[in-house]
Amino acid sequence: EKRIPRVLSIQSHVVHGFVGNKCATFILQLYSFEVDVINSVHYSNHTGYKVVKGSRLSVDELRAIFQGLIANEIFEYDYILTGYMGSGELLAVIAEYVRLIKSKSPHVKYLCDPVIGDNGKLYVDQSCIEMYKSVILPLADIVTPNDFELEQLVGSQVKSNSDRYEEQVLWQSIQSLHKMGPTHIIVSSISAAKLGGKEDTLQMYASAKTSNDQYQTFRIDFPYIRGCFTGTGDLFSALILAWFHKEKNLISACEKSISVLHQVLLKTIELCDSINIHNTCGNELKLIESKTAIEAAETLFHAVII
Ligand code: PLP
Ligand code: PXL
Repeated sequence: EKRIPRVLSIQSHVVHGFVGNKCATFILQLYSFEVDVINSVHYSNHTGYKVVKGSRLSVDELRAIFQGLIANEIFEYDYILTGYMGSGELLAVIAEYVRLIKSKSPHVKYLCDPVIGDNGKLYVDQSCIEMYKSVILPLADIVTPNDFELEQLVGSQVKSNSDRYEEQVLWQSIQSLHKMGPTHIIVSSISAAKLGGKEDTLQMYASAKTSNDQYQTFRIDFPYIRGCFTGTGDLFSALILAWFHKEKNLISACEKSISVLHQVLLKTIELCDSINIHNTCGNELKLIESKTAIEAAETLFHAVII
């Protein structure tokens, strides 16, 4: 028989809505993964609402959870997935235990979404940046930064002047990030307009190390859907993990993942209260309603090899 792959997912929990673990757990279980869930925060809702209540996981609580799993000899995984963590000290503890899991099972793949911020704004403590660079990236196999996170991690400007990006500089930044550890890098959605392309198009840039100094690099263009969505990054990283496992190849994992994400956003718009669509409040991903499309996972967009 085939053993079910087991994922350790460390992300946010929200009581209402679908970001972080609430999103990743549904996706991964739907695709027949076992998911062990550690919640980095336990909030009423995502931070786009006018009020957010709840608590963050402390370093001691995180250590206690890991110790419990170790004591029962149930600390064995095929994949590790991390997202929003918020503080550098949690990241340091995670690095310690990822190292331990990997030393026991070298086949383990670690997908890290290095959540730092977006559009020039930090949404985590400054200490996270240094921790990602020094202890997390050397352990990560797959990373999914946005363009701002890429810039923060490699410490250079992806943007050459004002709002325009140079594609050449973007590839150089991706190369620099490879040198910090990860063999697979995906920058999920840059506006094509920033690279001299069309307003209504988003572009994914990705690179997979194939041998010592060889990289397979590619781009996927897909339509920009106007609207304010929360949790798309978390949805994307869960999809990548699932499809990377099934397809064993970054190109088709990216094609499948962005195609499913697109269909979830279409369903979200279709079913959304029209008053809410330009508003973060109450505009949650319609994940359950997208179940059939997630399972069918038709490839809509194709990669261009670069
Ligand atoms: N993909 C599509 C098709 C989108 O429309 C958007 C946001 O508008 C995103 C991705 C955003 O993804 P991320 O949260 O990874 O920046
Ligand atoms: O990645 C989305 C996300 C995750 N976790 C928390 C959030 C958000 C988005 O607002 O508030 C706690």
